[in-house]
Amino acid sequence: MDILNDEYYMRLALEIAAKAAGQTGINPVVGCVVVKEGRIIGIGTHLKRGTGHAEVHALQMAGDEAEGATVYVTLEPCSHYGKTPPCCERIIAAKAARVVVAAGDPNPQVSGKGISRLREEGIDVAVGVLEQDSQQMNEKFNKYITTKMPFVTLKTASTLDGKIASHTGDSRWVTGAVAREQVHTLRHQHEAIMVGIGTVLADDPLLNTRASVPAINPVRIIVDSTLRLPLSARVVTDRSIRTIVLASGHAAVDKRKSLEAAGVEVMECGNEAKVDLEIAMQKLGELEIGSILLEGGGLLNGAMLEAGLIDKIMLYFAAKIIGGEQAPGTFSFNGFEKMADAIELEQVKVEMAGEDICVTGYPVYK
Ligand code: AOF
Ligand code: ZN
Repeated sequence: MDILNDEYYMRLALEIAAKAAGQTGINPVVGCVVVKEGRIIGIGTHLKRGTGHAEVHALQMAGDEAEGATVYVTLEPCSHYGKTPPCCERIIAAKAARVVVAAGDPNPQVSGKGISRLREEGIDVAVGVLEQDSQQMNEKFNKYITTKMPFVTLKTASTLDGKIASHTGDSRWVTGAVAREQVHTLRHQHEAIMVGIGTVLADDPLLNTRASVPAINPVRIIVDSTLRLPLSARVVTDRSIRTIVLASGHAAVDKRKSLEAAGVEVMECGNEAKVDLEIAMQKLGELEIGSILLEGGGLLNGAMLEAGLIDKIMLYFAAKIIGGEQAPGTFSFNGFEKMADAIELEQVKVEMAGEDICVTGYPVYK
């Protein structure tokens, strides 16, 4: 079997896995294809945490034919008992002859043990076929499983001069329909969506997912140190989505009680006047929220960046200039004195999103 064949089938495994991105919770996105004598005999994807892993579905489809077959899997087969039994043992029981893996599993409970267990049984294992594609697909999982902190993607929509609204506060719409549709896909692909209280007070958003295909609504997180959130806000009155408000230890107890009575969860984060964002991320990680889409406003974006808590940045720019000294910008924080101190992005990618420009990168914290 040559490398081209391996890439061909691994690409298929990646493609079917990609469609399940956003629905596996803190679990990775994984695809599996079983091939024998030039025929695909099994295909599987991990669909939901607590249900079968990709290999289990694919091997189930292959049945007895799996004996002597090659199993292509985008992530190292697991070797541990989690919510489901180890995939390694399932592959061994099926008597597969060869396993091709895209990337190792960073889960400390697996991390190499899956591959060595298969080799121990005399199975031929190749690792690293389309490795980067698999790692990119699981960037959220990779962070959460090794740190227990959520992977945070910041998404902004601004004019070319970095304004998220005009000086009168008008922000409908900065970017066009294609960019806005992409944002709803991004919401689907994160477990939570986070905004500052300023955004809620200004726009009264619903913060749900409205995509052209059925999609999942992430948990809503509002950063609101002093609990200014009105009981009449749509994020409160719409009870169909879980809402968590992050407050400081100084927030008024009676307001907290009335929000809780309205169905909102209030989480205290530190004893300072403002929410301690690091503590907030730890607590959200404990709640098994593995990924967060941060959607502003500028103050929260700035504070999260200063705290080094943003993992990935997606800046949508509309090709227009609004100006305005007082118009709010994408990042409001004091900033650095020297250009040399600026936070740089790596792996920068520039793409068009309809008539808008999307710049993606990963901040490097010094
Ligand atoms: C695989 N194939 O399709 C997935 C894997 O609680 P569990 O049983 O679902 O186990 C979750 C862990 O198993 C997860 O953290 C990751 O290490 C691995 N996920 N492994 O072989 C799959 N989803
Ligand atoms: Zn598994």
